[in-house]
Amino acid sequence: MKKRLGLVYGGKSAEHEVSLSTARAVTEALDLDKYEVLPIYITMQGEWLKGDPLTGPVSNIEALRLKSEQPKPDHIESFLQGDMPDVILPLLHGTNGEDGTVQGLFEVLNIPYAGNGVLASSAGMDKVVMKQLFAQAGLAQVAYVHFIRSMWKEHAEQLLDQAEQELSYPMFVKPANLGSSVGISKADDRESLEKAIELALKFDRKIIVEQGIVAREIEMAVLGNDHPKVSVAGEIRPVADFYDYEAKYKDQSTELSIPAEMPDTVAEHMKDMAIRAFKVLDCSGLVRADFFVTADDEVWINEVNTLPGFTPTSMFPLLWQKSGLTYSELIDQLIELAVERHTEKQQLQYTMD
Ligand code: G1L
Repeated sequence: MKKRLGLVYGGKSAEHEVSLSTARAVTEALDLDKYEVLPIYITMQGEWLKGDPLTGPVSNIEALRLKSEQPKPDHIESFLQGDMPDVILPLLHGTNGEDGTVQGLFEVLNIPYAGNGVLASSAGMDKVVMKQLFAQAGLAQVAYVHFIRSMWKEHAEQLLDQAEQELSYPMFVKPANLGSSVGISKADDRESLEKAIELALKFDRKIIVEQGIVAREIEMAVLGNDHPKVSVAGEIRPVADFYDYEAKYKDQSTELSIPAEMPDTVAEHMKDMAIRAFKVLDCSGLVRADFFVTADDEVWINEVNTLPGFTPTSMFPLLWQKSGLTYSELIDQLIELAVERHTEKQQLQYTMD
């Protein structure tokens, strides 16, 4: 029997197109003798549309952009009545995609889904909550301050003083609850700090100001449920001579080097930190752990990403490839892990009798 695999992609998000390209790459990698692939497209307007099962890989993302009147109009309400996939691959970014809300929908439907559950997804979406959990797990991280909009409205000068007392320039100002890089800026003095805060507050009511440091950016991929495995390390290097924040986030002029060069002892220390981060957030399936490593090999955890970039040329799949797992094998494993977690959960008792 083929497994019925629901691919959920698109979404009311700035990353809609990224999601479509990811879904296309995934369809190309899936063994259609093993899976019946059911495309489930969420439009930019938030409408859920179901397509016919795929008969082959999708060569063009346009074929995935289902139309209401076209192949088979269907909405989430009727989707609930039968025709259920055996397992879901949620390829969605940002609000409703990786913040735990869509994961909650799959929990209610009682369908296994790949990747992190509700708690890890939502905790990982809030940079402040994530850092508080990291601190709890004793993970080294850069200094930061955080506050909500109303505090800023009432005590802006005190908050600027606090940031300047606890941190030094440059600082990075970020909305606490965003998956992407919108609203993020660098501050080199009090004036630019104030501007950066005003900007970040347009995107979120909660913001974080982080200490900027001179360090390499190194990432590791974690895969598993209760006994997660860690990949080799990968480094993100700006191609320009100097480190330019704009270049990194706007033009993506970076290159990856895998495996990243570092002493074995440092790599082992980072693997241990990646596992501790995975566990303290109660992750399942996968996570990409992002670190700063200074010239004297001091390691700081920056953040974890519960739904990392997932095309064959993204860091997460590349790290596994270098660790001996192909893109197709990686997807198979994530599906197996989803089913494993769901099966374990089915055995839980919900009442006292
Ligand atoms: F396979 C998983 F674990 F379910 C999975 C799902 C989605 C891994 C990675 C992603 N990533 C994304 O969906 C994306 C945020 C790159 C798409 Cl926009």
